[in-house]
Amino acid sequence: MQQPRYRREDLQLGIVHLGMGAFVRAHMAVATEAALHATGDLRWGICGVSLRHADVRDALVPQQGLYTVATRDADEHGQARQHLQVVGCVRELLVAPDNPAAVLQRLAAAATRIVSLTITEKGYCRDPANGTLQWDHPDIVADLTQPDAPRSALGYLARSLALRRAQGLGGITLLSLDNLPANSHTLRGLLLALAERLDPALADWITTHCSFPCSMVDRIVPRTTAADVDVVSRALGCQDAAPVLAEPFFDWAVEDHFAAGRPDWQHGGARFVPEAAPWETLKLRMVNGAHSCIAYLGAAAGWATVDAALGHEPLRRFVDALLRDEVAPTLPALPGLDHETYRAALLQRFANPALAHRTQQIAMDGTQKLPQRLLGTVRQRLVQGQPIKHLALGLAAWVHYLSGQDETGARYAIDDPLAGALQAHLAAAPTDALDAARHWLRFATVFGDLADCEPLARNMALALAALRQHGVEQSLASWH
Ligand code: CS2
Repeated sequence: MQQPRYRREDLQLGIVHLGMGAFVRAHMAVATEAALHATGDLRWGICGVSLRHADVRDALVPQQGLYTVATRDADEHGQARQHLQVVGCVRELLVAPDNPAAVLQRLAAAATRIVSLTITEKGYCRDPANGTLQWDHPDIVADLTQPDAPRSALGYLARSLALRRAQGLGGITLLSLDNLPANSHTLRGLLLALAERLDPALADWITTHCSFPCSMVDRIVPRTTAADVDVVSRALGCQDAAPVLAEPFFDWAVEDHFAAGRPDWQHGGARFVPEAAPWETLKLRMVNGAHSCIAYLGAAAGWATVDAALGHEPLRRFVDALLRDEVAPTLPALPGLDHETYRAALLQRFANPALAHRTQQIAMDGTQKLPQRLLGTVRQRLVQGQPIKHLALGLAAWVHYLSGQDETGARYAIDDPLAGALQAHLAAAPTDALDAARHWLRFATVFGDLADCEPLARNMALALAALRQHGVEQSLASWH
């Protein structure tokens, strides 16, 4: 088992991370830990901030911020195995609603050089279809009225950067690690829109002094269960209240422009690239696009985990064909990247039997995810007059899944920030499959300018009719 080999008490807090969920603890924190070990540069401790819930702080503070990353897969005999690493670079944990002043102070501290974010798609208060700031979002409305007591992540950033500017401190790097297209540029656009309204001089200062490198992050990190806590704690020989699980695979392609330095993350597997955009498109369309299709088809069928879903041969063949025939042809060529190899490796990652990654976990927040995962590919293929049969089945699976009941009769809740609007739209949906497909294309936050797209409506209608009539497995089996 790996453990910190540097003096934790000497760590400075050079990174403040907003959204201290499992993903960042299994990704950027692991790369930071590797950099600390390789270089001994102790400027890069992490302060983890939760914007809503206290659970991570409450679990980690009694164990001084230490936690375990358990990487899991199966050996050549299919036997599950795990490797444990205790990570030490998280030195402070804060919860924004409990102590907003402490969060602002940390963000505005002289030692802070990077503010990174994994706040999920919905945390950006951004309209998913057109990418603009949601001015009517309650948190944004509150942040415009009371900018010194922020609620949204953008509000915290704007306020703390105003404090840095007032103190005469230099600029910092703002680094989004979320699955959004052009993630940090998206963050910059939204932050500048807010800052411009609050104080145009602040927006100018941010533009001049801060940097926003985009990056592609990739690692599958399923939610930790109580059973995982027990298994890891037993293997560790002491209680860890909040371990995180991950696949062994790790990737991070990040643009190298950091306003105030950065850790040598390449020691932990990061790749510094001139432009992250082609890597982001590849990853969002292949990994996340396929993931969402598996999630909706799987959840609707009653297949609880990604590997269990992939165990159904028609689903595996469908995902393979989706990626090979419809997604990969839309992707730019990348040096050293072979789409065949990438696809085969991806299917193997999805089939990892030791992760138990729940389809319902990936299915959440569909309204925030589908545009960048599937609809960019759809638009591109439609313009080029190419078939979208598999993509349409993925989208129809989302609609089918929204009924809230799987094929075994089990009911589940729809976890989405727009759940209310989805329910109202569902209640008003016509029965006929083509009318229903046209109706769903008018759900503007997701489909935007595709509202009247007849080719998409017809493809989705065929898929929807098949799913309703024959169920998931049979529809997949005949979907060529
Ligand atoms: C998943 C991602 O939950 C989801 O929506 O598609 O979290 C996915 O596991 C990661 O992006 C993989 O890098």
